Amino acid sequence: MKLVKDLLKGNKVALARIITKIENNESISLLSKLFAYTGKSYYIGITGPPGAGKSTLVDRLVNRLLDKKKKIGILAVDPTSPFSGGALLGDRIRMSSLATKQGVFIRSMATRGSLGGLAETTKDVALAFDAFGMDYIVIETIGVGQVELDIAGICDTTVVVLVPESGDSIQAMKAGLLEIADIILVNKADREGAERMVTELKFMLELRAVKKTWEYPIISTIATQDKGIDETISIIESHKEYLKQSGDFEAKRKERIKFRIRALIEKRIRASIEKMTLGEKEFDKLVEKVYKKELNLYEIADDIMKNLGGRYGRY
Ligand SMILES: Nc1nc2c(ncn2[C@@H]2O[C@H](COP(=O)(O)OP(=O)(O)O)[C@@H](O)[C@H]2O)c(=O)[nH]1
Ligand SMILES: [Mg+2]
Repeated sequence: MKLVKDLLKGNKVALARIITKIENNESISLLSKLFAYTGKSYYIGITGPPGAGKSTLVDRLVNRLLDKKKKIGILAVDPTSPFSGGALLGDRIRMSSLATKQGVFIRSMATRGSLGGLAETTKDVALAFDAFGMDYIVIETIGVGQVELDIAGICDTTVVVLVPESGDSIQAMKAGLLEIADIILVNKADREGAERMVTELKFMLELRAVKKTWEYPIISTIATQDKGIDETISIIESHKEYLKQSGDFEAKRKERIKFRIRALIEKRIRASIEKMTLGEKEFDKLVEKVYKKELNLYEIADDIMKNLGGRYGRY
């Protein structure tokens, strides 16, 4: 397929077109072709409440990585419609220093109300970045709901961004953010209360139920003044090293594969059930027979499961 070949050659227009197809759900065969070329990118998740400075941080972090001649794909996911239009515009402005640079490709995704499939679409778009040959894929999400946590689940290193505001650390804990964090940034450290928050977070981490062997660091940053950016990059690199040494890198990726296979199977089964039931006169006939007790409800369900994907003409 020409589009796939062009993408593999590093053509950004082809990449953009493939992403659009993924978003429009016309892409199973494309993805299947791209799959062989994936697995080389390193996935970094940046998550946290709206306004914490995630986009500003992404802009700074990615600029540093570009200085090191890396290729980076950025995905900004915003499921909080109806305001997403505004938030995404904000992301554009915050990341404007990147817009014209060579080694970077930015894509924003919003859902305008429906959350269905967002997590899966995000993972597929990341796959296209991966096949394109990105060294890093940076995914910005708002860390508030299950969808975002699910997206964070595909990242090798998850960075949680918080700000020194009263209650923010408690909220983060409630939302499950402290459990998924590999690194915590207390951004806007130019504001009052940053030091107190670092202490508070350290205390909370002591209380966590599941102790991890990676003792993850809490770093104070001021994204707007470029403070703490180099340190963040070097901690991400240390985490990457740790994952590789400990075997967690491989284990996490295998876990992800398992999860994705399950999700794909579920999607197919749901589709075949819909195909089978929707507008089927035969299905009505079957219902009629069960109603008259000529057929057994449970046996039919078993039988259909066995034949899923086949034909159901015999009823
Ligand atoms: N004072 C201060 N403001 C910041 C800092 N980092 C980001 N901001 C500002 O916070 C606002 C929200 O930033 P943004 O990156 O869009 O947050 P996001 O919603 O988490 O992506 C913007 O006006 C930024 O300029 C910081 O370290 N200190
Ligand atoms: Mg943002």
